[in-house]
Amino acid sequence: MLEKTDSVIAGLIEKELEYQKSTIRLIASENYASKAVMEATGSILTNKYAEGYPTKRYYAGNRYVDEIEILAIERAKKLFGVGHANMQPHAGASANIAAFYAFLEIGDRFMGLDLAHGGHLTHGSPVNFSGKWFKAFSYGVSRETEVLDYDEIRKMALQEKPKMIICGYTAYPMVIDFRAFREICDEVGAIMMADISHIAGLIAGNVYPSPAKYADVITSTTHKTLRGPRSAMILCPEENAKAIDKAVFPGLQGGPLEHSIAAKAVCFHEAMQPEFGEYASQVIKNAKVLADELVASGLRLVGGKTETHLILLDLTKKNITGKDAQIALEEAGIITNRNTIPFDTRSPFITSGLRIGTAAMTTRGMKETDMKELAAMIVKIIENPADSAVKERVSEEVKEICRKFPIYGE
Ligand code: DSN
Repeated sequence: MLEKTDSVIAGLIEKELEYQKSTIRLIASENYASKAVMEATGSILTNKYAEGYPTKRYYAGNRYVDEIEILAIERAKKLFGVGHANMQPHAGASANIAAFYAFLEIGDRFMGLDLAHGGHLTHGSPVNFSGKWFKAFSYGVSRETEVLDYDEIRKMALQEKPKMIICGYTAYPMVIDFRAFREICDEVGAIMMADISHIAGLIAGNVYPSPAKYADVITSTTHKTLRGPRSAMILCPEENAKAIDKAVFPGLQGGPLEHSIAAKAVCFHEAMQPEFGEYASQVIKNAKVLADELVASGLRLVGGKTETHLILLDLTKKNITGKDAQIALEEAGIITNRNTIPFDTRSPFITSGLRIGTAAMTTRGMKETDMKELAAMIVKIIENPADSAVKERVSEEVKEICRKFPIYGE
């Protein structure tokens, strides 16, 4: 049908499909949603207005939509072990805005990890609402170890007296001590907000600790390691349900995207299956092997290793910027993203780092031995970014691997 109505868009989607099939995807925040998730996303639910919450809507005709949203909520509560779940945020940034809206007033003080150290834009960057409308205090990782120093975070909290402290990051390869954050928050009387966007699938698969029993509010996207639709959610204990729900609607949003909420319900159902635990475990195993191989080949990792799905390469000593490494890898068919590293001397547009994640290629079926091949290809490109013969040879290997690990069974 799309082909008939709009052959231009249909053609571009077809090209994108071929592109996704024939390239290696290592962007740490990407994954391949299942066909079932995509079917729900593309469903007739897009036709329905449902402002409000299940059984308390401002429009008629929501009998099935209510059932769907209630199912999504109940599945999320069960999967993540929380008292309340809000399924309506459209994206990670909107979920984070809602958490601010629920607990802070304009101008209030809060703490989050510095963007250059792995925090997200919405965790206090000066170019974002969080840094413009609130008083942000950014903590960093230790210069020596490149991991979080909880004593330093505590000291900053005691000094700055934030009303909220955010943990959970965008480019931090280690396990977070959520209990330590709870203790710091209790000591200074701060709200503890955990943004688990990157690690939600690892938590759901029981291979990464959950903040559920510590955090006052948990925000997350649903499309990264969790492998659901491009969307988000907010989880919290029952006592914060009202504040969160009011913040999302009517505070910030109008009609919820029920097609996306249905797809989230499907994603949670998938994540409850034993195979998802195996998947999450394989994501981390793959990342660890990839990290070890890169280190063995002479590359430096921020923090020296990974404990998650993501690896942050420090290219400072390699005579190549993050941007140029990203471009050279893309030319060979390997899709990554440049990323600032802690204490980076280059701008966020150029960077000295490259972020790599294993969630998507693990969905395609790659295992530890395949990671060794991948590492060798990445190293070849980073060592010879301008050598077109090397890039040509690697792109042939990429095509071979993509044939071996098809997406959607094709
Ligand atoms: N853009 C996401 C990421 O790549 O980590 C965070 O929002």
